[in-house]
Amino acid sequence: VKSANGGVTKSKSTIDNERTDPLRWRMLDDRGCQTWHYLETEEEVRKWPQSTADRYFLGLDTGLPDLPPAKTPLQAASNGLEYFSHLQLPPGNWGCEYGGPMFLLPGLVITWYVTETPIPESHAIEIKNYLFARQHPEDGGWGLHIEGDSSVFGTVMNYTTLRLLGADAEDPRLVKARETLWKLGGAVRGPHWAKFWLSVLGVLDFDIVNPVPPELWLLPDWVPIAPWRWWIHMRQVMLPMSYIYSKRWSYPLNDLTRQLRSELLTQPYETINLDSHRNDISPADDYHPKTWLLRVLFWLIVNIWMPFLRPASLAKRAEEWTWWLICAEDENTQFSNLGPVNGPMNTLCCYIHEGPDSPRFRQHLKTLPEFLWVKDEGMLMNGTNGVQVWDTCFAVQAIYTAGFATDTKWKPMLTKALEFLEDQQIEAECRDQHACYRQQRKGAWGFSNKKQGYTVSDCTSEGLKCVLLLQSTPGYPRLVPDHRIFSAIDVLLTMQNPSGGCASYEPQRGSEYLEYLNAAEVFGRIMVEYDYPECTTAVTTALHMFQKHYPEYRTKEIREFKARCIEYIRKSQSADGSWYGSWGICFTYAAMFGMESLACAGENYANSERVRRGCKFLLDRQMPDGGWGETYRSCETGVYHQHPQSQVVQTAWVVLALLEAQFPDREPLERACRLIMSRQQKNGEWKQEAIEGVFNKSCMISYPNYKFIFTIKALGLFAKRFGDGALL
Ligand code: LAN
Repeated sequence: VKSANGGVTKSKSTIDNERTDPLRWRMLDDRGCQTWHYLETEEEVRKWPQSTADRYFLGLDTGLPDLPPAKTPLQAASNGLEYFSHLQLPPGNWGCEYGGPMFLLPGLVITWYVTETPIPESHAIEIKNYLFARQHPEDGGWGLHIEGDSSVFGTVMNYTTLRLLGADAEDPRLVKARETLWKLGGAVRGPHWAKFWLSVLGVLDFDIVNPVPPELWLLPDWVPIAPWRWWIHMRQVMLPMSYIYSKRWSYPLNDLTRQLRSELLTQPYETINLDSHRNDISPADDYHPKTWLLRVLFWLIVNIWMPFLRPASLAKRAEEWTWWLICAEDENTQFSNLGPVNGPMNTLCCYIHEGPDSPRFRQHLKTLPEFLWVKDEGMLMNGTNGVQVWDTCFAVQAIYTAGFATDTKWKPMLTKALEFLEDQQIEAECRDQHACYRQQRKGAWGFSNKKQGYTVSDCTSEGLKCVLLLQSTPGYPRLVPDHRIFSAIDVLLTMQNPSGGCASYEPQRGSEYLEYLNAAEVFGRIMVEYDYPECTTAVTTALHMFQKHYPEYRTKEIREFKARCIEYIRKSQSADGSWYGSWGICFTYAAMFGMESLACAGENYANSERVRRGCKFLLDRQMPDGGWGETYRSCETGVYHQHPQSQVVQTAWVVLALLEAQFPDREPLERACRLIMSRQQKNGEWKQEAIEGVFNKSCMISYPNYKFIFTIKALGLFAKRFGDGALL
């Protein structure tokens, strides 16, 4: 049993030090709050049986039977749904791992360590297993995300995490990782966030961290660079970071962190001029190099502002105000926080401000596990506290589109899903909405759950569409009354940018020039909200559907809003017919949305040159096996990158795009459907292929349920359009 600083608390007999017993893991889904539990005693195991979904997530045999072989697309969709239905969770939602980013666990583990929070041995073991499973076999490093090339950020952070969890420096896997890290230049060449976390840990020092002055939060609202104008993820990360930076809070040096200094650096710590490495970054990490303007600003802040000009009283006021905002964020999200980066950081702020016995700090410790997920490879940290609402919405619409909603067999399942969505609609505005710069949210849906409570334009749209679809189908209860449907519309109508497009959480609040101040280096397009074809389409189609059901409500505004959306969609199409996707990889994903918007405006292959151009772009890229496959390099570069293998998910997106376009020729679509069907397993399952999602241009993220959702939808819609003849 190790103690204190990040001490791993050892349990009894069920762990053999290398792995835990997979038969003892259970996922609890309490109204959309998902947590994993490791059962220590036989009695607990007896009382809480493992579900099929648990077994599926853990990569164990689900025991689900082989189904009658599918000959037609609808039979394949039905088999797929048969399998997928077993993954529905008790509150009615679907869930899954939401991994991909490789910089999240380190923030959590460092926070646990520096706050001397005991880490259950089951967690420590499975986190180590996950990190080892995701280590690149060739060079022993880690990248920004699971499929990315090794970088300083990935390698230094995950190496450190393994060491904090007790991995031995002489473990050959760590020796190899160290060699790669050294080749890349060591910890001093890491990006801002790596330098920040290592300074918190006490391995580095805040002299090497580019400044994050909390005074920025005191700027009046009219100032063009005031933080309230930034993209919400950036400002909510910058908030606790600036508090910690201002305090220059570091964990006291101990044997382990002293040792880490020698492991992570290529020269003795004492001989390094930390300040000279503030802007030193390895090319492998430098996706968005800092502008000269930002470097000058940093120089002025470090050399003039902080030492000579910054009055202590101002620093104090800034710290007090950031602390107030941190508390507001905690309370408004019931400690879930916006995401997996500010979650641990806010936790640390509470610890610094109020100490280890602080009720806030304790509440954070209880809530942080909602970010964790267990799978066959081990334990990882999700990109959000789950995908509950989002995946459930897409699942419902796929099942509906395929024509299964009226089938009595699936009614109970869809009714459960509707109950879940009803339960997860946000009821009220948050406390001090305007003081903490929150967007209107009453009536909205978020991406994960109501507790987290952030409206997202497309999540609200998809939620609303599901409610409208199911509640207008005979045999489904009317759970969401009209006034709540109207509230959702009211939220959506706040979401449009002047361009006509819609962004993610809020309309754009600042100039795109703010990107000059992007200090994170590893991500692109993060400083403000942007227009997204995906979000814009979701909002337009939701408004469109709403108007069919409620032609009287805010009629003129909705009509004008939709018209501006469509204009934006038209303008955002490139000359080659494509749209760039920001949340899925990449052009294939965005094509599905672009075409859907145009269809909503009455444009199709027969009457629109745009649609024909869009179809041509896709058809030119169909692979010889009938599928489509695009790599994440498309997202990084903005140019279509062919994947060596076709991907079922991207193939399904393209099928949906072409069907929305009313592309008349059956042949390419039939070949695509045949490919999707040929990849289906005998029990109806589709296996995981390449990663599906992306954010901030450079970081990929997994959407494992997409291989069920979009295949079912594509096959179902194909059958509707072209008939359900045998394809295999
Ligand atoms: C998400 C996940 C969902 C996604 C969609 C709904 C798909 C999109 O259409 C709108 C944007 C949104 C809500 C989105 C924004 C950025 C998130 C939250 C993520 C990609 C999941 C993880 C990511 C978050 C920023 C990760 C933490 C990293 C930082 C750089 C703070």
